[in-house]
Amino acid sequence: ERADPAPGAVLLPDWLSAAEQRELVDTCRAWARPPAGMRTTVLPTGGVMSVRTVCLGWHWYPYGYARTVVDGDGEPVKPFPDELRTLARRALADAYGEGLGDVAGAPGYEPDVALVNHYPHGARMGLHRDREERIDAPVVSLSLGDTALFRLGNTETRTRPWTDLELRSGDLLVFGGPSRFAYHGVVRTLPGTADPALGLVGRLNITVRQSGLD
Ligand code: MD3
Ligand code: FE
Repeated sequence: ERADPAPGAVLLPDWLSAAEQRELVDTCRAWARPPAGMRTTVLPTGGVMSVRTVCLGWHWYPYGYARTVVDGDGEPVKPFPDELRTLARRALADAYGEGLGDVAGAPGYEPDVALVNHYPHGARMGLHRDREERIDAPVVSLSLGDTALFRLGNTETRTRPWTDLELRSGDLLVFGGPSRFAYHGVVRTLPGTADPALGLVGRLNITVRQSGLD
C-alpha cells in the first residue's frame, strides 16, 4: 500500500502503530506547554495562520529560524528530542531503503528541527514551499488525528498540476529529492475522522527537518 505521489515523495500509510500514535499525541501535549509552547503565527501580511505551532530545536518564524521565540514569548526553544531523530531516521530507511544514497541530503542525515502543527476544525494551510532550511535533506511528516486533504503541487508554480491525497492518522509522508521544494498545503481537514481513543480534537502534523544551521 506504499505510494509514490511524486518523484522523491513517499507515502507509507498506517506507519505508526496505534500505541505509537497515542504516545506521540501525549508527547505533543507536553511540548505544547509554555514556555516556548504552542502559539499562533502572524504573517508579515498581517494574516494569522489558522494552525497553532510549537517548534523544537529551532524556532521557525516567517521567514527564518531562531533559537528563541522571537515573535512570541521570547523564551529559548525546547530542545530537539532524540526520539524524533530516531523516528525520522527509521522513516527515511523505510521510505527510501537502498535508494537512500540517491536522495539529496540523506547521507549524514542529522535532523535538528521539528514543527508540530495543530489543526483545529476549519484550519488549513495555504500552498507554500518550505525554503528556510539551508540544505535539501528530506522532510519527514507524521499525521495524527483527523484526516487531512493534502495538496502536493509542483516546484515551479502555485497552480496545477497538483495531486490531492488524504493523510490519515499514523501515515508517514517523506519528501526528498525533486519534491523537497514543491508547493504543498492542506486544503482542509475532515472533522470527526480521528479515532476517539486518541483523545485528540482536530489534527496534529509533525514535520522533522534538517536546518543546515549551526
Ligand atoms: C512537501 N505541513 O509544516 S506536511 C509544514 O500537513 C507543512 O501540516 C503540512 O506543510 C501539514 O510546513 C504538510 C507534509 C510536507 C511537509 C514539508 C514539505 C510536505 C512537504 C516540504 C516540501 C515538500
Ligand atoms: Fe510545508
